[in-house]
Parts: sequence; C-alpha cells; structure tokens
Amino acid sequence: MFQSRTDRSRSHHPADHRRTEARHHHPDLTKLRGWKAMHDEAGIPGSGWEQERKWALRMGLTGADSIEDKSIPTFARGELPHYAGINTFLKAPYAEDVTEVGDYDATVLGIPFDGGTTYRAGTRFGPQGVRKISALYTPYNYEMAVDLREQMTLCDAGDVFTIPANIEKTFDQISRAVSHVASSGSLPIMIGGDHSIGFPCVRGIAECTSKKIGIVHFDRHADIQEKDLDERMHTTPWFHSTNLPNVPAKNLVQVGIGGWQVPREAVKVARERETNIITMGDMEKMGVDRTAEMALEMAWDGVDMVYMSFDIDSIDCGFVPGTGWPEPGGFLPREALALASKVAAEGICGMELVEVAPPYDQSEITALMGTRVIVDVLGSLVASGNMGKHKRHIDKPVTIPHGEFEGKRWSNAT
Ligand SMILES: [Mn+2]
Repeated sequence: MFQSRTDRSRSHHPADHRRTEARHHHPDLTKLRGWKAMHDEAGIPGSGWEQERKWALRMGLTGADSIEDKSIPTFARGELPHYAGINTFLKAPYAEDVTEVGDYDATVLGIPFDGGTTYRAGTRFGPQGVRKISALYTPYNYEMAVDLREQMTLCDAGDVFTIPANIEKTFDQISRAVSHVASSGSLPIMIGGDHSIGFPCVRGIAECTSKKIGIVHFDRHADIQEKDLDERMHTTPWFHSTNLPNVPAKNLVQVGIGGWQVPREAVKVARERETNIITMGDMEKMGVDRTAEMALEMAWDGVDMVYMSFDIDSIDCGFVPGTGWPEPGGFLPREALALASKVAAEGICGMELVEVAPPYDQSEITALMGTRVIVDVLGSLVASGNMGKHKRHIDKPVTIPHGEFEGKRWSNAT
C-alpha cells in the first residue's frame, strides 16, 4: 500500500524534494471504507457463532483429546471446515420440514429445472452447484460490516420437486412452493433453474398479496415473448408475469439488455407493454449509481413491493462460462454486484438467481458468481435494515396441506 502511494506521488511530482515530502506525509485512512469497516466489525455480535460451535459439539461429539481447540467436534457440523459437510446454501440449517420456514427471515429453495432451455441445458444442476461452492463463504462481509449469521436468520428448504418433461406441471409445483414460503413471511430466495421459472416464482408471490409488484430484471436477454418453440420457455417469463393482474408491465425494469441474442419478437412485446429497458451501454454511460437509482424509481413507481430476477448471463460470459446462452459484453462482476446490492437495499419481496449451468462451468466460477449475487443481496438487505420489509404486504397467505406421518425414516427407532 505504501509502495503504491509512493509510486503515485512520484508520477505526479517528479521533483526529488516533492517525493521526499510525499513519503513523510501521513495519509488520512479514516476517510476510507477500509478503516471504518475494521472498526465496525467490533460492533457486530458474535453470539450466533458461539451458538453454532456449541451446537456442533452437541451434534458432532467433542473432538479428540489431542485437539487443542475444544470447539472442534469429531464430526464436521456447520461452517467448518469449508471443504467438508453436507452442503446447504451457506451451510444454513436444512428446513427438512418445510412447515418451519416461517421461523427464518429468508428461505433458500432450489428449482432444478432446465426444461425451458432453448440452447444448452444443465441448469437443473444449478441449485446443487451453487450450494456446493457456497461452502467457500463465511457469513461475514468486511466491506459491508455485516455478519449474516449474527444479523438475520436463514434456512435452506431444499429443492422443489420439478417434473423434467413438463413445463406446466413444473410451473404449478414452483408457484405452490414459492407461495408457501412467501405466505410464511420468510423471504423466498430461488436458485434456478433456467429463466422459465421467473413466471411461476412471481406468480407464487403475487397470489399471496392484494398489492402490486414491480420487477427489476438483470439480463442480456429481454425474455418477454409469449412463446418460444411453441412453449413457455426461458425466453418468456415476463410476458406471463406481466399478465398477472398485480404485476404491471410498466414496473418491469430490464437492466443489461443487448447483444445479438434478443429476439425481435420480444422487443415488439416490450414496446407494446412499455416495459423499461436499460441497455448495457446505457449503464456504462450513466454509471452504476445512476442506473440503480433510475431502475428503482421505475420499478417502485406506484407499487408496494419489488421482486429481483438475476440472470447470471447478464455478467460478461468471460466470467460466467457455465450458462445456457453465454453472451459477451455483459456486466463486469463489480458492476453487477453493486447494482444488485443497490436494488436490494430498498427491500425486495423475493429474488431468483437463474441460468447457472454447472456442466458448462469452469472451476465453479459461474456458481460462485451466483452465490455471490445472493449473499450480496442478503448483506445489503441486512445493512439497509430492509430485511422483512415486504412481510406486511403478504395479506393473502395461502395454506398448503401436508400429509400425515409418525415415526422416523430409515431408522430402527420406533
Ligand atoms: Mn439471459
């Protein structure tokens, strides 16, 4: 760090005496986020981490006598070690009994479906891919000065039972699952799956409320034609979403659109319905802050809640090779993450992260990017204090019946 400051001062002030001055000048680090975040960390509680370590010893037994750190169990449980364990998203508790999701601020649910894909398939493995690499992360973010484990509650409800060869039955399953989570008050976080799931996800939330919903959609593709290959494929979610009575097309904001993969058919619909398209070039000219501001202004105009749809292919394909319709010229990761954070900061009623296709991925980089989008959104919701803000608008909760069962599965216990 000191080396780079010296270099910079050298290039600006070539005279020798100025160089000496610059070296002796003490920079005011307190103006940097780096300094502030270092101090903010001291104010974040640590009780959640304490709890997790105690829980690990209860679940995984105390460790061997030779191990000095007495918080290490015999069987790996929870966050550590990062390479071990049965992966849920971020090693959050598995809500095996989905009637309990209302106990958590947010619920992750996987939607392993790629039957809506029109080029290369593989997103049915998206939820597993994202969960696996999510083990790399701690729940703490230095710059945001946020620790998710300490400041929110999170569970992973596992995957929706999708029907591989039937888009419409799958849509019904997805809407049912999402409406269940939304009705519980927990924030639904969907991991796709191809982008066809956007429609049933929005439908699932929309049916739990009498209020209106806006959508911020990050993508290279417009995804708003009525049909593709005679079905409601991954090119169609916003046509059907904006047909819902409480999801106005004028509140659909599509950010990052461009390139050579936007069908003219979709553009015609966008024009007819007057959706709002901000191209990648528009974003580049306006910058991230202004783009986010504009997107929020249009999405929130006259509605009570905003849904976020993040297609991983909105990021330049050089960074996300593991996706169904890769396209060059997309967001840089820093831009995408900043935009997603800024949109989330106003509060969201749900989000989907779609189009991660692990079979085409390299070094899990696409799945990692997807994980990062989700954790940044959660961090932003926590930092802004807007986690759970949507709950008061869930005024038409649905009840989905469950079956009856007594006893234990695969067990000798009676
Ligand atoms: Mn796309």
